[in-house]
Amino acid sequence: MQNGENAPTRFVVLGGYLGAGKTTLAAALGKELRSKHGRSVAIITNDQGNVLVDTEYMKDAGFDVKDVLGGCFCANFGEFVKNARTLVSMGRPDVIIAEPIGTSTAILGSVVAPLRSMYPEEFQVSPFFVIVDGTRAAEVLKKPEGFGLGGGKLIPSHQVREAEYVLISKADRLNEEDASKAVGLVRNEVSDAEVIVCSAFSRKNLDKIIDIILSDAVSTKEPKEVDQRMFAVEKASMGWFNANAKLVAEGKLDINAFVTSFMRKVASDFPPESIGHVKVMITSPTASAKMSLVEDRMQVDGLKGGRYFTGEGKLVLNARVTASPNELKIAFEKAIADTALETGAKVVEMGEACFTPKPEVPTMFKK
Ligand SMILES: Nc1nc2c(ncn2[C@@H]2O[C@H](COP(=O)(O)OP(=O)(O)O)[C@@H](O)[C@H]2O)c(=O)[nH]1
Ligand SMILES: [Mg+2]
Repeated sequence: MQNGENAPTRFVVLGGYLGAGKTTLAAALGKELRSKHGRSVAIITNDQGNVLVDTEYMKDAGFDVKDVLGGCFCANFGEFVKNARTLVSMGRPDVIIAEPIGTSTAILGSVVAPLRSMYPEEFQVSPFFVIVDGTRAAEVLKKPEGFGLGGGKLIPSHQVREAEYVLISKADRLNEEDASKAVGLVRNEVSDAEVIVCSAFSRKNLDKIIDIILSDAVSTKEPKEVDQRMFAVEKASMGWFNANAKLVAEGKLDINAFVTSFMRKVASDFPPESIGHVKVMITSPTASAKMSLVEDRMQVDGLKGGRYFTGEGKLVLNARVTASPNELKIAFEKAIADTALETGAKVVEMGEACFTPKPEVPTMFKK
């Protein structure tokens, strides 16, 4: 990594499937770069929707954040570069970490490769990292069989094949055997990538990843042309529900009780295998809480400033679930209303959207 006024900004892209641990790892790496290495870090997040939990979470962690909304980086390359430039002019960060949507399938060819070839004076692009959830490696890397009726996915294994480094996440929940199985499964998919088993929670091997980020190693892998239509069915099977609202506490609102009770309702409304990733975050001037649900695993990811607030807060919800947009709308509206009633909160000025994203056309494709 070069230093100096006009040196290019180090650029790190962290890809990987829904719920793999991209945001958590980006925050952990960012904090460590800041506290141990004195480097400033800015973040670019990306998703369908107008208000993103990932963006709120990163802002709450004290990073400069810009988001690309309404579609993948790969289909909004111009806006992606504009955001990166804005971050540079805002705070001259040493490192920018970008997290694409969990279902994106054209990141090496449509983001990493064009960024490194078109803007070498502005950005020095590190090798492309793809995160695989170590606790779900066998399941997410399982391919559809027959007519796809037995489950299985194409997107996660394709993402892994694009990687220059595969990061097997959540090692704190893996024993040695699980970890080596996950490594084997990843190696079956990709032979020209390094594999690192890591954990944002236990900090296992974060130093190795930081070493790569702080080095001068650059992305060189050539993208392979893939017919993006092969992912269309998988992408279309998932519905998106996003909401954001003002949350008014009737007395003292227990935000931990709010997010937990809300997630329990969601978890009982949908079968675990249909839950791609549901994220909910409450922020207020005094306290914040974020909670995630991936399949049947529920986790409070951040509780800051205590668990209560009075007055007004902000509620943000992003959900990706295999169900029709209308089913999502009915279930989520009811879960929000019931939770508010139970915990003594009023939900006002709610903006919401539910949809199945249209197939995306990458802005550019480099052979
Ligand atoms: N046990 C464990 N859980 C993790 C770790 N990193 C992330 N998670 C959890 O995995 C879920 C999804 O994480 P997130 O970073 O939002 O995933 P993303 O969708 O890839 O950005 C959250 O509940 C996180 O708390 C880790 O290192 N260990
Ligand atoms: Mg994320």
